[in-house]
Amino acid sequence: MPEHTYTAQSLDRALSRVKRELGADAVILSSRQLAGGGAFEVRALAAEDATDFQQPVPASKNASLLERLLIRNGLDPQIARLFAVSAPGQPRTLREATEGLARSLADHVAFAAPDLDAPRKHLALVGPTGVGKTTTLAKIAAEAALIRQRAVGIISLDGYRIGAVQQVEQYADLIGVPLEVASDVSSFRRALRRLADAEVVLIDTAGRAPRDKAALGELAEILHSSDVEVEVSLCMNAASRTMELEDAVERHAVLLPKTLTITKLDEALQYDAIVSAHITSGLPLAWFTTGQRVPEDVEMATPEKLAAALCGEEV
Ligand SMILES: Nc1nc2c(ncn2[C@@H]2O[C@H](COP(=O)(O)OP(=O)(O)OP(=O)(O)O)[C@@H](O)[C@H]2O)c(=O)[nH]1
Ligand SMILES: [Mg+2]
Repeated sequence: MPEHTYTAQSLDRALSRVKRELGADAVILSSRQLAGGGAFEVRALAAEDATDFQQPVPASKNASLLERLLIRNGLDPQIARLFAVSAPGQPRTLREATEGLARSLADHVAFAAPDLDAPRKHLALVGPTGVGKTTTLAKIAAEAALIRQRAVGIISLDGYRIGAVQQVEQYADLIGVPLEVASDVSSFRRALRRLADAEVVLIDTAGRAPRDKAALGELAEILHSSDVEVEVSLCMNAASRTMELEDAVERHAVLLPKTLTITKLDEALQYDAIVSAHITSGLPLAWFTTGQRVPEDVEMATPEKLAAALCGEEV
């Protein structure tokens, strides 16, 4: 069988190459981290060369508790096997499985929340309509201003939806931080100048319908046109389907996102979309949001939290 071997610095890069070169339905045969702990090697077949593998791989009789658990909780069987074989030991209880998975995830999935303690941080939240960008921004603003005692400012770039500015204004008032509103390159630059003393500037953006491609191009120009480096986090709903995720990642690539923020974990029944979003985009996971309460329902994404979600624990 024409087997292909891909080596890359991270698992998601190796899997992205598999997908790009062999297609989304490529069959993954194995994956391992090479000696020395650096690169990952993935062996795979194109779907048409893998007649024996056409059907989704059910967990084998010998599958570990962890592998069966992950498949039952919706994870792609190949990815489930990959995480399970890399987990240390032979878990016998749910707790051991979750702990083992967390160790495996720490090796396979990148986690990196933007540093709210950096001397200066400009962070924009982008993403599809209604995923929770504004609510998440308010949670992060409260964490930075009230807990970390940073000087925070907010810029709203959402003059598009009626009531959007009022929504973020209420949060800014509640937290006690200044708000600027902008709609184009020059007003955005003016807003940045007005917030020159802020250490953490959070930028709320408008969600746009999937077909409105021009709007994201305009937003990219605004966010990346000044001397200030704006870090972008792409927000995705944990309950999204694979096609929606892939579409969102592709459409928002023009905004040059650095991380993924996964919202509404509390509403999702399964968490495979988090892994798909990471693999599809190759972006590290920043924050998870777990409810509507501001500021409580946000936390930094960690291997332990993701492991608990994937193993079916309540989040
Ligand atoms: N259950 C749950 N609801 C959430 C979460 N985050 C936000 N929401 C709710 O989702 C709805 C939309 O939230 P917004 O923050 O306005 O979403 P948005 O992405 O800013 O929406 P647009 O600006 O219109 O694109 C609100 O009812 C929020 O309370 C979460 O983590 N869990
Ligand atoms: Mg909003």
